[in-house]
This record gives sequence, structure tokens and C-alpha cells, in this order.
Amino acid sequence: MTVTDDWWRGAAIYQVYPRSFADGNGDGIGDLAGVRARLPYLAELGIDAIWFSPWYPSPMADGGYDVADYRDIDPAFGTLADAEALITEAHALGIRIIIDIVPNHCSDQHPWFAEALRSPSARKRFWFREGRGELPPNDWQSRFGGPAWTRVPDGSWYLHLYASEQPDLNWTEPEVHEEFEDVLRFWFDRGVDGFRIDVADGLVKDPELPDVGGAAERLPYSDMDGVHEIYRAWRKIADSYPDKRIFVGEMWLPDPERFALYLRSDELHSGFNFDFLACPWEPDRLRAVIQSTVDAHAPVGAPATWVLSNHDVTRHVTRYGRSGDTGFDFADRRHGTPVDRELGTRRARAAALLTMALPGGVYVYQGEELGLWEIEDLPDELRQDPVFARTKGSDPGRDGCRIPIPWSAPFGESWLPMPAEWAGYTAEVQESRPDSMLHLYRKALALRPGDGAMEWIDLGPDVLAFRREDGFCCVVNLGCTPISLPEHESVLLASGPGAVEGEELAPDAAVWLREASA
Ligand code: TEU
Ligand code: CA
Repeated sequence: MTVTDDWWRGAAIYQVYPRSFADGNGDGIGDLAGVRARLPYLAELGIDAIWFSPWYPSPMADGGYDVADYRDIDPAFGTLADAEALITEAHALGIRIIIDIVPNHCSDQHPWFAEALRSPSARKRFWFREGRGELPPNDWQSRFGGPAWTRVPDGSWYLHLYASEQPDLNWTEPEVHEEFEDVLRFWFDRGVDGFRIDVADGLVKDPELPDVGGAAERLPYSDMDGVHEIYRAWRKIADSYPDKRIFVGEMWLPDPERFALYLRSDELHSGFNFDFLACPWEPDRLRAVIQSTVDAHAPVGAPATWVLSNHDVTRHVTRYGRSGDTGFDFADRRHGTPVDRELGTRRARAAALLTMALPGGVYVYQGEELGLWEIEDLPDELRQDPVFARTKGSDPGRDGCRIPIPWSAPFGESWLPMPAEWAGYTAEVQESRPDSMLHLYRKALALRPGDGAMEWIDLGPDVLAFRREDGFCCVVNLGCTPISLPEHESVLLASGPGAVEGEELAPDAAVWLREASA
């Protein structure tokens, strides 16, 4: 692949949550030494790039999304030299590196915020306001629960859309722009291939900070010009480097049209598609989400991205195995709903083939290749996610999808305990079993078609079927009875043992076929 290739358009990107990926020094916390030791595993898995959730120095009030220094590595994870070595080693294996950038807010331990607390004249970089009597300046609610405002000792309030340890930065200030542009250069200079932009839609706020009736997810972000200005400047910086560097925006937006407004060929290269992630395991809903996603992306020239899980949501083996609603909603995680894990796993296998057959980029969240499920029975006193505390436990938070990865048993101590049952799901065990989820992911990643066009094939209401280039065809059976496969030359890959019997595809199974050439 040459350096000018648009490698990211059809890339498979593996998400590493550093704290939970691999522990190199045995202190119970994942680290960069651990990642370096697992690079051969990732190369063999067949991914094109790794996206790292934040690895910066952080008090970990929000698992690293509270950044205290954007130009260094948290000591628990290693050093800047480790990061540089990791980037070099990954590149040697053909793996690109994307890192998280968190521009909406920083940590309350960041020097800027410390300065703002000391001297009111240094508060312009944040959103400090006077309250309304004893009440906060407006009615905004934090996305982690509770008010989006915290009062400082001199009586002023500051805005935080997330935890109170994450003060929102004020992007009307040129200094904020300059600082982040410099941070981008800092990491591009160290060989980073791209950035995942946290809360990419949240930076530009209505400076009037109007009341919104409380709903935190529906803040009035109307100034798209301001948004484009930021990302156009970022893109210019990226394009000043010889090889292609990319930006992926993280945005939870109500509809695909709104989502596509943020994507432009000379700004954000792509964004996460959470409609697909949130969608229940139902054929009509999935078909509609896939179609609306493809439709929204086509006019802006951006490839679609497909995500089943990440560090914020209930793992999909669990979602798909639930009785009743199999979708995902932040407003109600449906924690503790009965789960048929065997069913969830069968569907997760089919979903992997569906996802990896679609045109565009695909994200794999660490551990989904092992078929890990959500750990819902963590004792409350071990929960670390601020969502748990800020909602007073009504939302259990995101710890259950952040349990460390089981490489081999027995497991040592770790910052969140690993369930004993995972001894049967380690990478080591799965390596030795050709039918394991790990082998399915490897085969699928090797065969997947990447970006391009798709064309639906009508095989009835319960079936998702479509063809891609070169006679590649994907069939997913979401009904409760077996279906007949369309005519084909060969079976490329089936989602599991028993998925294809003779000329039939079992329920909750998927298959990749090579169609007979005309
Ligand atoms: O998340 C943005 C976001 O709004 C949701 O995904 C969030 O997790 C949810 O509202 C919680 O209820 C990003 C990161 O992915 C997440 O881990 C961070 O906590 C958040 O930004 C703040 O930086
Ligand atoms: Ca460690």
C-alpha cells in the first residue's frame, strides 16, 4: 500500500482501552508494555490500525477522558519513549496508530484549570458564569447525571457536560484552538496516523448558554460554521504531513442527516455510526439503519463506519442475548435483564459477519473477538465509572464493558476483577480451538471486502442479504426458521458450527458466499 492510499476508507480499526488491554508489569493495570507485547496478536488478527482510548496523564476521574497533560503518557501506562517505541513497532507490523483527543474538556488537574481557580482573570478558557441566586447559571444537566455546573469557593460556577472533574473548554477562545493545533502536531511528529475526536459535536456551544429544558443530550449546537472552522484547520495540519493522517469524530447525534453535516472531505474524514450499534437485532430496523447510513454518507463522500461495541456501551453478546429489547440506550441500559448468552453469542457471530461485510470502515472493541460479555454483577464498591456515583446508582455505568482482557488463566489481580468463567475464554484457549470467536474474527478480517458499493438481495423480510464487488455476498438470517441459500459457487465463511447445513442457513446465523459467475 502506498502512502497516498486512502487506507482509512475501508480500514478495520481495533479499539484499545489501555487500562484494560494488557498488563505488562503485573500491577493490575494495563500499560503500553502490555500492548507492545501483544502487537503480534493484533497483527495476526488482521487489523489495519489501533485506536487508543486516552493514554495521557490523568487523575482517572473518567477513565482517562479527564486529561491533565495532552503531551505525555500516564505513568501507570508508561512513558513517552514507550509510546514512541510502540508506534514504531506497530508501523513495522503494518498497523497504524490512532489516538484519542479530548478537546471538549480537560481535567480539573490540568494547569489551565488550576490557574483559573487561582485567578478569575484566567477563566476565559473555560465557561465560568455567575449563578442565578443560589441556582446554577442555566438548566443544563451533565451527561453523567446531576447538574452540568459546579460552584467554586468564590461563588462562580463552571460548566461541565460530563463529570465535575472535566471542565468544558471554551472554543470561542483563540488560545484553545492554538493549544490543540499544537497538540496535534506534537503527536503527528511522533508518527501518529490519526485522531479519534471525543465528543466531536460538542465543542462549539451557543455562547448565550440558553436553558434547554434540562435535556443534556439536546444542547443547541447550531453554529456549524464554527465547527467546520475547527476541523478544517485540523485537517490542514494533517495534510501538511507526507502520509495520510485522519480524523474520526465521535458524535451521538439524533439522525444520520445531522451526522453527515459534520463530515466533509476536507474536514472530518469519518465519524462513528452509533445508530447501527444502538439498533436492536431485528431485520427491518437493521435494514433501515444500514440504508440510511449509506444514504447519508454518499453525498459527502465519506465512508460509513460500523461499530458493535465500545468502552461506553453494554457488550453486544449481552445485548443480543436479552429477552425483549436487544437495542442499546444510554437512558436505560436495561442492566440485569435476563440474558441467554448462547443466543447472544450466536447473534454476535452473525453480527460480526454482517458488520464486516458492509462497505466502509469497521471498529472492533477489545475483547469482542473473544466473545466477551458484559459483567453486570460487579459489586457496587468496585465500580469506578463516575456515571454510577453521579446517578446515585440508578445507572450502573460502564465498568462492565471495561473488565481486563483474559489473555491466559489463572488471572492475577486487576483494577477490575475478572470473572473466573473467563478462564474458558482466554486468547490462549481460543487459539487452540478452530471454532472459536477468535478464529472467526481472524478469518472474517482476512476476507472482508472493505469499502465500495452494496446492493440488496431480497430473500424475504427476515433476511438481510446483499452483494458486494466480485460476487461476494453476505446473507444473515434473523428469522426463527432455516432459509434456503441463494445460488452460489462456494461458501467463503459461515458464522459458526451448524450455521450452514446443506443449502440452508440456520436462524441467527450468517454466511459469506461467492456467487456463481454469470
Ligand atoms: O463519550 C461521549 C458520550 O456522550 C457518551 O458516549 C457517554 O459515554 C455517555 O453519555 C455516558 O452516559 C465520550 C467517551 O467515549 C466517554 O468514554 C467519555 O466518558 C466522554 O466522552 C467524556 O469524555
Ligand atoms: Ca501495568
